[in-house]
Amino acid sequence: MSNEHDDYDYLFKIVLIGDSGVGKSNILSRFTRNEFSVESKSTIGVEFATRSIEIEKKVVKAQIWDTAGQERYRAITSAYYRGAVGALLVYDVTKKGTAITKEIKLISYSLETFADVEKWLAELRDHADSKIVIMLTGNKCDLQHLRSVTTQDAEIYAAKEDLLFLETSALNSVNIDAAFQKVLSVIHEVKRFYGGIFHVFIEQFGCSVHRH
Ligand SMILES: Nc1nc2c(ncn2[C@@H]2O[C@H](COP(=O)(O)OP(=O)(O)OP(=O)(O)O)[C@@H](O)[C@H]2O)c(=O)[nH]1
Ligand SMILES: [Mg+2]
Repeated sequence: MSNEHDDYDYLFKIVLIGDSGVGKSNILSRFTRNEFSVESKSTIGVEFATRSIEIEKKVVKAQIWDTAGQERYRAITSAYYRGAVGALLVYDVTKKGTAITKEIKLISYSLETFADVEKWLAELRDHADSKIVIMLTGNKCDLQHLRSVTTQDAEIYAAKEDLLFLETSALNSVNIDAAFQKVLSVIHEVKRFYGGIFHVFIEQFGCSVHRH
């Protein structure tokens, strides 16, 4: 069914992934309905919602899929990733468990790696298209006093893995639109250059920067 409000030039499927409780469903509700729930329940199965935005005079409709971080509630993996061209890989900046657990050495910089994020990244690389655009998303950046993952560590990790990176707050609407806008713009660019030599210019910003 389509109507005049549903006209779009491109439809891009974006998936949300990350551990249970990191805020995936609230990121989705903030972006698509401008809503936030303090006591949201764990997602069971799959939900999706859409929102259209304009990029370079084209209407781009984002169809955003959200599933449970908890294994037992998760949807069938291959169906979830099928056709996805973008992903927000979400962790909680207050919980090292959702991001970081083991140590590596990186250019004489001692950094604990993002073990849980790594697990999700491996799943993405196993099941999703190799050209999928991934944004590492450090959510709950409003909780500065409880922060345990630094912006700098995440920047280094994102650069190493070639991921876009932003810190967000679904609670305070920080960088939520910017995160989707950026992923959708890069997808749009990748589509235009698809088949040619293309290098995604990686820009990474911490919580305090609101850029579109
Ligand atoms: N302070 C703060 N709390 C948040 C933020 N985003 C989500 N939360 C809270 O974190 C809890 C979990 O959020 P959800 O959006 O349900 O997390 P989820 O990743 O969808 O979890 P699953 O569905 O179990 O995978 C809720 O109590 C939210 O209110 C945020 O940006 N800041
Ligand atoms: Mg959820």
